[in-house]
Amino acid sequence: MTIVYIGLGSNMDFPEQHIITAIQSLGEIQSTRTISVSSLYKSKPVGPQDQDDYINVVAKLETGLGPLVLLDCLQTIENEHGRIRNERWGPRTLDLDILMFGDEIIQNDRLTIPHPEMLNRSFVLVPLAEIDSEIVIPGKGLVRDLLSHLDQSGLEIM
Ligand code: ROI
Repeated sequence: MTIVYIGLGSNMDFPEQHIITAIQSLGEIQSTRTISVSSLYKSKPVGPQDQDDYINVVAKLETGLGPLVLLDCLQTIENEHGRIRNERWGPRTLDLDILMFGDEIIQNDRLTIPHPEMLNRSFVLVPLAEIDSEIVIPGKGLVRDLLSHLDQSGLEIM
């Protein structure tokens, strides 16, 4: 079994609802159980500002699946939420990212783990630290230390 952290984000069509049902769907993935879920956070958009605020959450799961099978399951859930893969940095009904997969470093055409942008994003690191402040991001360091360098304005707990 492997401990994995998933980042959830939504900023369209009642984002809270997408996030809550997506958390339920994560718990229904085969060979996988939910260990903990952070608070819901409201965050200012990173990237283009002409879009609505996001709701962001991080979930900690334990899975017997491999990373690519887990990715398939997450993409199925995104599609069920009407996710259309359109513009980069644009608004989204539901985004599910594998942030970490155990202590593995993975680099292939479908996955880069640890998630390359997570170090710069308080909407990922703050909920992650809420779940596990002692966690080490493989190859990058302790979440608590990484967080101390980040601007945390624009993020509020709901
Ligand atoms: N901004 C915030 N605040 N939260 C997100 O989940 C998010 N996701 C994205 C981009 C467009 C980069 N901006 C975001 O994909």
